[in-house]
Amino acid sequence: MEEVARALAASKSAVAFTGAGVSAESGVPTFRGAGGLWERYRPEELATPEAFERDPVLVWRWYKWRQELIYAADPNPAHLALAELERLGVLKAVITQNVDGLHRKAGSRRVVELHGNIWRVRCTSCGREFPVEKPVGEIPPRCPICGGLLRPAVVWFGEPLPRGAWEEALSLASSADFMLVVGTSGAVYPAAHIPRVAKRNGAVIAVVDPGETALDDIADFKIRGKAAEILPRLVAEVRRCLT
Ligand code: BV8
Ligand code: ZN
Repeated sequence: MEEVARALAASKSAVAFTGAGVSAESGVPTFRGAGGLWERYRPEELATPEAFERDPVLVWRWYKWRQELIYAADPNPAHLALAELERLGVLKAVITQNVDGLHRKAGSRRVVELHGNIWRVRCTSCGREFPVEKPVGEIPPRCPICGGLLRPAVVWFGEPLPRGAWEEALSLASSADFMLVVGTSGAVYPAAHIPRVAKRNGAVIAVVDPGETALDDIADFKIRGKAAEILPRLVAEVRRCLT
């Protein structure tokens, strides 16, 4: 832990890369692993344009359930620690695969959402996008402008990532000298390329996760543990190094 904190405190352009594990202690279930979202459902059943085409009500029932979970969730000490690292001037940005918006809610300012955001919906007819403040009411929700079917503005399997977010993530990863990889299985592409781009460009990679991940092979440091326990301790160490 001290070694990681020293390297992090000495870094010039550190970036965090997060997945569902960073929101686990906020009560938002992860996708894979025990009790994960995918256990009860199958990704191909729900997070795909074909599933939405076939049964928009089923897909919206799943997303409304997740919106309700997330609406009731607070950022946990892991999210708060990353926001603190940004305030300390150590962390330049958080690149996240999560759609729950909890990094921003925790105070992180530069957040790159690779897979969209569950609090935005997009009209499948006129293409307009709208923010939603709380879980949708009637299912499926209709566009207030043209009456078309609204969908969650998230990236489904088989869909391209938002170009702006992808470009920004690539440029951050290319110029990072340290990447803190937290709570991701590293199973989903092209998002999982981002830490590999950082590694190729000489960044030190620290992985925080209680289990094994598909990114462990590029980890210079592996800290096994829960993000809400590890990250606050890491930030306290970094603060000690900075004084
Ligand atoms: C695309 C958004 C092409 C919606 C999501 C075969 C091989 C390789 C790739 C593919 C393949 N077949 C298909 C593909 C491509 C596919 C893909 O990667 N599939 C995988 C499953 C094999 N990718 C795509 O389809 C992407 N699009 O390729 O488009 C294209 C290109 C151009 C033009 C047209 C088309 C789109 C992928 C995005 C899919 N959307 N979600 C929603 O959220 O509903 S994916 C979903 O998985 C989430 O976004 C999630 O973030 C993401 C990754 O999961 P993780 O975040 O890592 O979460 P996970 O549960 O897996 O892991 C949790 C980790 O936390 C674990 O390690 C656990 O140990 C740890 N943990 C648990 N508790 C804690 C903890 N850590 C810390 N503290 C704790 N307390
Ligand atoms: Zn519309």
